[in-house]
Amino acid sequence: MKDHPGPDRSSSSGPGPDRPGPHVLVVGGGASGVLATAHILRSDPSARVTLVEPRDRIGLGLAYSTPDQNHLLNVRAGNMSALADDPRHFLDWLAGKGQDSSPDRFVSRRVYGEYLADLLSTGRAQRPARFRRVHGICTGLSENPAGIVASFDDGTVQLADHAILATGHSLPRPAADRAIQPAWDPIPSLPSDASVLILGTGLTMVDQVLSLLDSGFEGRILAISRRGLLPRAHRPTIPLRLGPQDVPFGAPMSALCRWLRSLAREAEGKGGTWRDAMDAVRPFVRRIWRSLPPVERARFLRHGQRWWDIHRHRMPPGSEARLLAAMADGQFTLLKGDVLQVHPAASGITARYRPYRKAATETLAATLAIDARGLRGRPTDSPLLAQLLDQGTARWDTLRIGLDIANDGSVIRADGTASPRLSAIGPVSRAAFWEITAIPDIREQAASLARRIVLGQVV
Ligand SMILES: Cc1cc2nc3c(=O)[nH]c(=O)nc-3n(CC(O)[C@H](O)[C@H](O)COP(=O)(O)OP(=O)(O)OC[C@H]3O[C@@H](n4cnc5c(N)ncnc54)[C@H](O)[C@@H]3O)c2cc1C
Repeated sequence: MKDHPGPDRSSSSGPGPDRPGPHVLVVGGGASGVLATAHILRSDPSARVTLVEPRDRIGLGLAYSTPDQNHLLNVRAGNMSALADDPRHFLDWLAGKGQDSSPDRFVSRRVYGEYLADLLSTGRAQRPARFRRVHGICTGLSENPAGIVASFDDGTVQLADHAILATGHSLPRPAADRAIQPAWDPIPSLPSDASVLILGTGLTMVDQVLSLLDSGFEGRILAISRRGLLPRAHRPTIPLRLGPQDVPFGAPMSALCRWLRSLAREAEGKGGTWRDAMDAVRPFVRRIWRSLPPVERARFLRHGQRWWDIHRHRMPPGSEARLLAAMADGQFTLLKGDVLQVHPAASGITARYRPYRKAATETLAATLAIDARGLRGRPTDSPLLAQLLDQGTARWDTLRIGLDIANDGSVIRADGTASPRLSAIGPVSRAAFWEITAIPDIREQAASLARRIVLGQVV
């Protein structure tokens, strides 16, 4: 395990005038881990953070490690500050780098990754006694009366006062025969008469189509999902103001849908679009999700999730324009159907699929199949989370979407008690909060975790 300079002064002592502040171990150095670290270091000058990450660069994780300039953020730059109490932080960083800092821009994810990596290269993170980066994998966590003990892949262990799981998205295991290439792998160079089948029609598919077009690929691109729904595009917005008193927390899904439609009509009546209603609801989504009983959450997952995703996670207008142009000239086609099997074939792959609302299946041939069906991994695909579930340090949520997490971010143990030493942030806490994958949501969670863990405030 490579280690950045700085003494290892693990201790279990809490903050106090004569004692060092809490020592927090952050597991995972993607966006969530970096946001958690930054908020902790800013909250308490005596706090110490050890951040564990196997990738060479911190901050990039899955979303921001793409080298492709045309893979854009799907949130405007003005709402991408990493810091909850400094909304202009990202715009100021862009300006400092001599880049266009207009708040309505959709910046490339690669540039955003540089911003996140920079976040811990200044201020308190530069003091080795405050921040230490461990280049490795955390293989185990166990609580004892003195603190929480982390084991690493090189066999060493470390004691901390608190640990935060920021292990992010669990990627699905690739197919054994590699007939379908994961969307996260680079696209191989293809002959100009090749054809590509993309499974999935969401934002990851949009990235793949843009990468193919940028590479000069002139062959046919087919994208397939059950209903062939494309993410909607961003448009200018007219903010709609909502307060907690306006939100029907705990109402059944049917009533929530009616409420959302009436908000969209209200927005349109004021000269805006349904987007203004979606944006107004966004700050309350985590509370709405927590107020739903499991049966209503399950109803949303069955009937509402896809519709929610295409309206909530929108693509930049420039990406939409390129996609529609490729569609208009016949290079890009959307198909509706369920892919049942993909087999390797002499000239690439063959896929058997059932067209939407048809009984008979059909077959497609392509040179390459790409899996862009999103992040369908299970928590147990992460050996660390599997171990926590196995030893009872964590438990599944009722619907078995992921870990059961308390409202304040604490991990709930198998016996139903909330751990005072282990918390979760970002997508790893998705089962509990649902909308906890985008930066505007994660930075709020990071700020409240820092207040609770470091300053001991009830959140
Ligand atoms: C393709 C894509 C595009 C997105 N675009 C946007 C956008 O435009 N705007 C927006 O707001 N949000 C966007 N998001 C959402 C978003 O910002 C991510 O969800 C966010 O990056 C989550 O970061 P993370 O650190 O939790 O997870 P990850 O990026 O998955 O990082 C987790 C890290 O933990 C490490 N790790 C895992 N297990 C261990 C272990 N046992 N020990 C040590 N380290 C470990 C991994 O190596 C990894 O680096 C996008 C997401 C994706 C996938």
